[in-house]
Amino acid sequence: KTEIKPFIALCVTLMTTLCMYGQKLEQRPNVIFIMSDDHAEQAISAYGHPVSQIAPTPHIDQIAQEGALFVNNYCSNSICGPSRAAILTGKHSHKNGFMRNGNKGFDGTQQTLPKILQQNGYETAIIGKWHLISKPTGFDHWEILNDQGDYYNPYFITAQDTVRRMGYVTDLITNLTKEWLESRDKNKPFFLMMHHKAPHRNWVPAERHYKRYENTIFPVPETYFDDYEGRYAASKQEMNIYRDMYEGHDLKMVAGINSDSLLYDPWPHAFLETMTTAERERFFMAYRDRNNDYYTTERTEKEKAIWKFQRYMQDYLATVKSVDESVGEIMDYLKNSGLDKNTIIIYTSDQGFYLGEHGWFDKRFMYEESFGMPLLMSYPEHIKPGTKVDGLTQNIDFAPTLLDMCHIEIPDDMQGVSFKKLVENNKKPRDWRKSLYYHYYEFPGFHSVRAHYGVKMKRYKLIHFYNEDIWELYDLKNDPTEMNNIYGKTGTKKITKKLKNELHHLREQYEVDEDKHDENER
Ligand code: SGN
Ligand code: CA
Repeated sequence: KTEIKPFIALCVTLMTTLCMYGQKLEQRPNVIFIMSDDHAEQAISAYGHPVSQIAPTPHIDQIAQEGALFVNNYCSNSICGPSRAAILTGKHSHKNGFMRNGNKGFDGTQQTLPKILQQNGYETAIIGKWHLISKPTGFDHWEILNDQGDYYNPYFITAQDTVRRMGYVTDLITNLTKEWLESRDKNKPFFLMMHHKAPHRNWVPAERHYKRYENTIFPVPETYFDDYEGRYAASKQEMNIYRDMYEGHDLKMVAGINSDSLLYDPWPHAFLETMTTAERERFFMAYRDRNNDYYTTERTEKEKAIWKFQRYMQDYLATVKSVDESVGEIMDYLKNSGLDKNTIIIYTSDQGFYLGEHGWFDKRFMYEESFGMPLLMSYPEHIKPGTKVDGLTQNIDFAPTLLDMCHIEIPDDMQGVSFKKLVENNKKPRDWRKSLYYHYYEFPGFHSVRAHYGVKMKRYKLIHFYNEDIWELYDLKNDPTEMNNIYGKTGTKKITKKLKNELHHLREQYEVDEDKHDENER
């Protein structure tokens, strides 16, 4: 009799453990990770910037209404491939080896978020832009755009073949996503990355949106005619809307009145070539009146620069419109299939983008618009509707956070940290990070942005353009648009010392090797 008691106790413990394990398995959430390309916070209405209030994104906003909006989320290296590699690995560029959009592919043999999820019973898929050169690993299914992908009738690559699909890229990606959701193994939780090409350069809208914003006047940023005083690297960039945008390729400007031939296209008719003849005809017709108006009205240089800004905004936000529709369609699918209750939805972009601030388009700089990265996240019952997360978070945190939320152990070598507590309890743990590390490498390169690293704290930001050994310091409270470099100015000694110290610690913590900046990629 006395021996049977411990046996029963053991059985009870075993059964409880099994039950808990079963419950845990059952509770494992699905994850839909939606990422667009170059979608600025300024163009997501949930963030409240003026441009987005004229061209709102109701479906994307809904994620924040039902869940959380991150107002201090940043990338680690503001450029496509590197940001994607940081998301996959939870590591800064110098650790995952993908430092710039370059010739060398992402090392897919290393540990990644999809691989770990797959090993833990998840079915994994990626559909859309990949842009990491080597073939995806860790995915049960992948169907990726060829390189940057085309807006019209793009090629998709799978493990088996390359297929050209007829249609508009954003709609195609949405449909392929829904098809995969239908055909997946329904006994497994899933991790799905839906990666849009839009609103990447050269901002070609879907036909139904060609004219959506044709009469909309967007507010010109205060800093549009920035003279870059006191900011050497900013004065050397090549990303001015009025100076560096291609008038044909980017601005869809033609050679003259009633003309169909683009004024200047560096890659002759690259985007027009993938359109059918009928599509091309409709494209030209859609822009003809506005282009004619440009050529029949006299304009000063300043007015021309503003005209270009308006054309850029009209196209950029028209491509965003399709992305927003896509998010709406996916959310509807989840609701109609009942999947919404147990699915984490994330919306983000690989980095921020300039919508005319400092006169610019593109990204790369550690200034707020491109360093910042939109992040919206919902998970019913776990994230309270309307949550605002203001703690400093970064793309290297995505992988550890998702593992944490899926009850999977976070590997020690991931450099990001889980922000599950921040978003689920909406409480910042006392020891939450007080600073962020950033490093951009791609120079020389498109848009001529000098390499730099830096540190951001809540109020101040310190940037080092290390090849030129030029420092910049900003007080974001008094100078949110970062026009006034106060490095070396009277009264900044103490704060500079503090930031330099912090930068030093971060570089130590992340094991940055001073002499090996570019070694991994050559
Ligand atoms: C292309 C664009 C650049 C852009 C890079 C990187 N030129 O080269 O403007 O900075 O991609 O973008 S384009 O005329 O070909 O569109 S990224 O998002 O892939 O990093
Ligand atoms: Ca990008």
